[in-house]
Amino acid sequence: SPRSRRSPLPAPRMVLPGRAMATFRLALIQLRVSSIKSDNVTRACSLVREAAAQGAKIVSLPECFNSPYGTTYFPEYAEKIPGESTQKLSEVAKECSIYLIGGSIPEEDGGKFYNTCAVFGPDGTLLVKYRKIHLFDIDVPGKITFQESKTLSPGDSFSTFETPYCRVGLGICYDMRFAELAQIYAQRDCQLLVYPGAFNLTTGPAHWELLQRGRAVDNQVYVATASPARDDKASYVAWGHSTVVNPWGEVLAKAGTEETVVYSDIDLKKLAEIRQQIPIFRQKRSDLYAVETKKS
Ligand SMILES: *[C@@H]1O[C@H](CO)[C@@H](O)[C@H](O)[C@H]1NC(C)=O
Ligand SMILES: CC(=O)N[C@H]1CO[C@H](CO)[C@@H](O)[C@@H]1O
Repeated sequence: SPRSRRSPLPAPRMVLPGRAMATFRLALIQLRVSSIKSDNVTRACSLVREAAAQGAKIVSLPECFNSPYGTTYFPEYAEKIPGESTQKLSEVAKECSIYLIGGSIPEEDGGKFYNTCAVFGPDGTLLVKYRKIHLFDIDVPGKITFQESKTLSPGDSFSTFETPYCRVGLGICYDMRFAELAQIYAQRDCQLLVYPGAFNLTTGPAHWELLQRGRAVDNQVYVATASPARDDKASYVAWGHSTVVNPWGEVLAKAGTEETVVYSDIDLKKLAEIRQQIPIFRQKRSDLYAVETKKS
């Protein structure tokens, strides 16, 4: 398939006190997802290998990478974690010695279904499992009804994980619209937020990039999104345009609509400089307001 390949970037190398490296390469896999699960998992793994060969240390797959997106598909494609798809992710993370953010898959647990992201470390262990906390339910009479909550249950916890490069906070798609989640992750010392997501052709052009830039500037963090590639014949047509935004609000890398791997070198020294230049963390009026968590 015609896939845009980028030439190898120079190897990032710079040490920052307290961390192994101040820069590292992030890769987002904008997978063309179709309806045969095992083929797509195999394809996802081969793109993960390609990203690792290009020097990526943290790699993310898109939302619903092993299943079409839609409430009718979730029960049919759902599996346990660990299960057949996530077992493969664990193996490829270990083989490539990378952190692998497993986009999301429909997960079944105790008779309930969740939209879940499993993250694997370079030794193949499951580091965290994040279940989408904000379910997307809309009902505009006479226009559109879409209710994730018809089949899915929401998660009720936050997920971050530590790497030698930075701490990462996770959300899925619609979660990106909730500024509080990003603020909580920033309070928990995350420097990178990753949202596997699939906006549609209305919300994509309107808000996809805007939300990422907003979350990035508000919290002085890197923000990345991984979308499935666009398939005009699918029942749900995803916007594509997987993106990486820096803490200054600049778009560092952005895919088109086709299947591709997006690479970006994440520079934690730049993040530190921006936080020094515009010290919003020190100048918050915590005597006047706070964003608090009610559960861990
Ligand atoms: C995309 O989602 C929005 C928000 O729910 C909805 O209003 C719109 O009709 C959808 N657009 C398409 C093209 O499906
Ligand atoms: C991205 C990818 O590999 N998609 C494949 C999923 O499986 C179907 C059915 O075999 C293929 O046609 C797609 O190309």
